[in-house]
Amino acid sequence: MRCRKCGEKAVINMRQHRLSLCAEHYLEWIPQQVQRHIEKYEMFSFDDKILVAVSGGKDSLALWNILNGLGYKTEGVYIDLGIDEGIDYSRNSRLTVESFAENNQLPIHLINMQKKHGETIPEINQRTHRGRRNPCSVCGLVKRHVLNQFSLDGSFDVIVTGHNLDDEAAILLANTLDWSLEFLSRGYPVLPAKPGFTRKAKPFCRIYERESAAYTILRKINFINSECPFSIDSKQIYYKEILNQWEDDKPGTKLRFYLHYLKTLDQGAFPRGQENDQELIDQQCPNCGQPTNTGGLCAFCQIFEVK
Ligand code: Q46
Ligand code: ZN
Ligand code: ZN
Repeated sequence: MRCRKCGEKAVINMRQHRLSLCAEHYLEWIPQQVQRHIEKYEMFSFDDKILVAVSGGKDSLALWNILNGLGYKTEGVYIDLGIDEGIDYSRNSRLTVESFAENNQLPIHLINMQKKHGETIPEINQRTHRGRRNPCSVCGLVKRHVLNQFSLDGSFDVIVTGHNLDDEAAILLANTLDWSLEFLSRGYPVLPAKPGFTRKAKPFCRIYERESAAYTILRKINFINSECPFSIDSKQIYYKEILNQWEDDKPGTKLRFYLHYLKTLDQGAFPRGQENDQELIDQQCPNCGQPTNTGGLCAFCQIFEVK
């Protein structure tokens, strides 16, 4: 297998793009693709102040590395969820993020749930659901709120996350099987800013997980390989496995599925939404000031009110 650009030995064959590349050309190609998608979906500009949500995993660190290399103004933020029982998941991911930021001389902000809100995610889950439910729903809600608040306080123009094509296609498959129109309306790779909500963007939305993994390995980026222990029951992993089987049989299936969905969004099949804007949000949470449609405390503040 030879590199299509220079004829040297290829390190990756991307059947979905009918493209094989050597290490040098692959490391050039990925940032070019990301830049193309940032422009195509009008995610952000070189003047914007960008907050990169990093977890210590390969996707968010590869994304931060690429955005920085392209010349964007970025700062990283890491939320220490306190998921440490048994495997020190949060501790190890925090150390990975800190050393990445230090090695690349990039600013990183650390938010510790235990210190800032008095409880870790497993503790909140134990108190609110007696640990009977997987903590992912409470964790997702907390992360969205904390990130949004941090970006508002720091006047960031956009929050970016490392969601890749495999993530997006798996979520899309799950939401399509449920005909969840509310979620289907929020799948565009950019969610515009609204009063009280910072713009959100996913610059890796068309990058396969395998492509992002190859980038981190070739760039020698140290990332945390272990998954959050709670992701084991995740429905998303199940849908990813199914999509991988289809992709093996018919290369390009995930990309086609996702791109056709974006086309239907462009054609107005579903209204494109910002999180929580299914109702007009004209009320503010009396505790934190973030928008809410509950008429009282927002969902985040309600978690802490029931203490
Ligand atoms: S960190 Fe949180 Fe994930 Fe762990 S508890 Fe679930 S949502 S799996 S991305
Ligand atoms: Zn080459
Ligand atoms: Zn609130």
